[in-house]
Amino acid sequence: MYAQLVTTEGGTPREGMSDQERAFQERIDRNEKIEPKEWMPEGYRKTLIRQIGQHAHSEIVGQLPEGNWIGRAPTLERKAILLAKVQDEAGHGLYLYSAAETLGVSRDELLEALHSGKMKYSSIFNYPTLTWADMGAVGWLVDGAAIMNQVPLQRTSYGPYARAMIRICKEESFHQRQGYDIMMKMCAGTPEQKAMAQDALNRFWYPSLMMFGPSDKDSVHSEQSMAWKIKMNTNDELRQRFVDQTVPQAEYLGLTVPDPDLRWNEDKGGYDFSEPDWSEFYAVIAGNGPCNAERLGARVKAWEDGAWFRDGLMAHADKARARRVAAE
Ligand code: FAQ
Repeated sequence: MYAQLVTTEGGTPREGMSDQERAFQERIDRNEKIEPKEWMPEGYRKTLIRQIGQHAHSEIVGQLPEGNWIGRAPTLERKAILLAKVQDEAGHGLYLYSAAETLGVSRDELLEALHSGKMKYSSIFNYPTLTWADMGAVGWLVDGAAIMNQVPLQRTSYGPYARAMIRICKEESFHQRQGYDIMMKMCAGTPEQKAMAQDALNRFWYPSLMMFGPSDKDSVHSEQSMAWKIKMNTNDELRQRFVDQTVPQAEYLGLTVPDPDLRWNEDKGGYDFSEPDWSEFYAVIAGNGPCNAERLGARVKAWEDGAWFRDGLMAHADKARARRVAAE
């Protein structure tokens, strides 16, 4: 579908665009925000629905691995912090579903696409959270990767998405900090606690690198999405920034990044590092990761368990409407 779209090169409109498409691209190139009721190419609208919807689903599914630990947090304070973080993820999902709804798709349609497997959510949430140290690793690495990807999206071309990202990024910063704080505590604890922290880093390192998507040569959507400023950076650019930011943080903790080929490269001013196993990434996004069935099963069950509540709301709305009509 996307291949049929007329694309741009470096933001310069290409031959073959209609006047309307050219005017739209010029607005994007001038960094004007596009607002819901304005004309936009169908491909722009569909790409946004895909990306924002997938992002919203990630927030909601992303509640599950951490929700798993709320009842087992080691102190009352840790429990309150984790609870607040998981509630924040629900809020992020709601801002993002609302942003997607401004593009003419309903929340029910988006959820139906998630539940039937037509829409994706982030690969990272298909990995299990086995120990308390995983709560540290998720906050530090997963939220850290999410922020690296989302800070540039505050400047994305679609107004409702950009505005949602501003608030989300503020909250994600707190999430990342709380994760690193857990890691600091574990690393300053007993040898067993430090070993748990190392084990969590070992298991979450490569899945976190995968969050940025396939390498640029295999990314399907990057070129067009960047021309439309739906994406502001390539997947590899952001992955590199993440590695450069995170390696010194691991060193400060006294932990070892599980990559024997990790080296500082003076010439490029960044680290050289090993690529994730992309066959694992494609298996996970095709539904065959360690927890895909469990995660989707939990979301479908939550939807079915909530049917009585949605029915009640609709019945109330119908009655209220009937009363209004009778009174008119
Ligand atoms: N997982 O052509 P590209 C969070 C798919 S929020 C699954 O490069 P694109 C907060 C991609 O959809 C995390 N699928 O794609 C939190 C496409 O397949 P399709 C979510 C992936 O869209 C923290 C195919 O591969 N953040 O964590 C992934 O240009 C802690 C080809 O890839 C966002 O969604 C993946 N990792 O670039 C919550 C940010 N990567 O759709 C709880 C917004 C790629 O054609 C706890 N999204 N695919 O069938 C984006 O920036 C982009 O969508 C990318 C992917 C960069 C993720």
